Amino acid sequence: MSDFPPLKNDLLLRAARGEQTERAPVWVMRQAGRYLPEFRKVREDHEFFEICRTPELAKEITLQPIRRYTGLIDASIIFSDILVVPQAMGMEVLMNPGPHFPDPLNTPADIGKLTKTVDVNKELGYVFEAITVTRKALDGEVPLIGFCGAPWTLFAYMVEGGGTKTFQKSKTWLFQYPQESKDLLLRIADVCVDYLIGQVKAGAQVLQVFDSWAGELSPHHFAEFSLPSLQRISSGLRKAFADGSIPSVPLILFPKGANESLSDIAANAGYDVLGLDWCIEPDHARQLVGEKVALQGNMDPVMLYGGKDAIEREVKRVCEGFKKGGGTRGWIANLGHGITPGVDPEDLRWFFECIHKYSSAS
Ligand code: 1CP
Repeated sequence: MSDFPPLKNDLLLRAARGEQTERAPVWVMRQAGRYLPEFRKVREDHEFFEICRTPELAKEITLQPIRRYTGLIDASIIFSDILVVPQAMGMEVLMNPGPHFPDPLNTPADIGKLTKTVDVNKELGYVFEAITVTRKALDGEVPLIGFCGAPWTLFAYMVEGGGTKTFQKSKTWLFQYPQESKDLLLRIADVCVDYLIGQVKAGAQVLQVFDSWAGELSPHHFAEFSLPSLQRISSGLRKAFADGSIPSVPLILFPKGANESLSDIAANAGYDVLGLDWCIEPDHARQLVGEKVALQGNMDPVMLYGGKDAIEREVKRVCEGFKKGGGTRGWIANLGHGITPGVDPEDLRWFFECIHKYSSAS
C-alpha cells in the first residue's frame, strides 16, 4: 500500500474528520456517468458490466471527471455499481438499460440459491484491481472513494428483480418474513464488509455506503431492518481498522430519504459522515445530528437544469444554510442524489465554481 503517490489534496479527508476547511471539498455522486460525452463514447463500444470488469476501462472512466474538472473537484469515486455484490452472491444481473435480475428472490426458499460463502477476491478481484490502477493513475491529485450498496438497498433489488416505484415485493418480505429478511440483510452486510476491506487494501482512501432506498421504509422499519445491517458494516470495518489489518479511512453513509432517522443514525450507525438528500435544510440536519458526524450534500440535482443563475442562487442558499447550522466545519459539498443524464457538463463546472466561491470559511 505504501507505493502510492502522496496525496496532494486532502480537503475531503479533513472535512470528513469534522475539521474546518478553507472551503468545502466537492464531488458529485454519479460524476462519471451518462451526462459526460466522453463516458457515452466509451459506452458505445462496451457493455456496462464489461466496463466494470475491465480495470483499464473502469480507471479511464473514473478519471474522466477528474481530467475535465481539474482543480475544481476534490474526490474521485471508482467506476462500478452497487449491483456487483448480488452478482458476487450468485445472482445474474443485466443492465438494459436499468438493472434487471432474471431470477429474483421470490420467497425465502430462493435464498438457498445464493452462494454459501462468497470469496470476494475471486468474485470481485476485478474491482480491487481497478482501484489499485486508478489510485496510481490519480497520482495523488484527489482521494479515491470506494463504495458498496447498503444491505437494504441491495435486498430491494434482489427481491424486486430491478428498479421499482412501490417496493411492494421487498417490503412484503419485511412484513411477511421478518426473521428471514433480517438474516439475509446481515448476510449481505457480511459480504459488504469483506468487499470494503478488500477495497481499502487495494487503495480506497474513503468508503461510501449507498442506502438509496432507506427513505422507502418507515422510521420504525428502518431502525428494525436497515440500521442493524449498516451497523454490522461499520463495526466490521472498525474492527479491521483497530487490529491494523487495514488503514483507518473515513466512512460515509448516504441514507437517502431517512431524514426522520438522522439523529438515530448519527448516534448509532457508526459512520463519520452522513450524506443528505435535498429534502432537509442543512441547519436542521446539523441540529439533528449534533457534532458527532460530518455532513455531505445536499443540493437538489434538478437545479443543474435550471441555468447558471439558478445554480448560483441554490449554491449560495445551501452554503448559507450550512453556515447557519454552525459553520462549514465538517461539510462535504455534493448533490442530494446522483447527477442525471442530460445535464450540460459546463453547468456542472459552474456548480463547482460556485461552491468554491461561496463555501469559503470566511
Ligand atoms: O448505461 C449506463 O451507462 C448505466 C448508467 C449507470 C452508471 C453510470 C449505472 C446503472 N450505474 C452507473 C455507475 C454507478 N452506480 C456508480 C459509479 C460511480 C459514480 O460516478 O458515482 C455508482 C456509485 C453507482 C451506484 C448505484 N447504482 C446506486 C446508488 C447510488 C444512487 O444513485 O442511488 C444505485 C441505486 C445503483 C443502481 C443502478 N445502476 C444503474 C442504474 C440506472 C441504477 C438505478 C436504477 C434504478 O432506478 O433502480
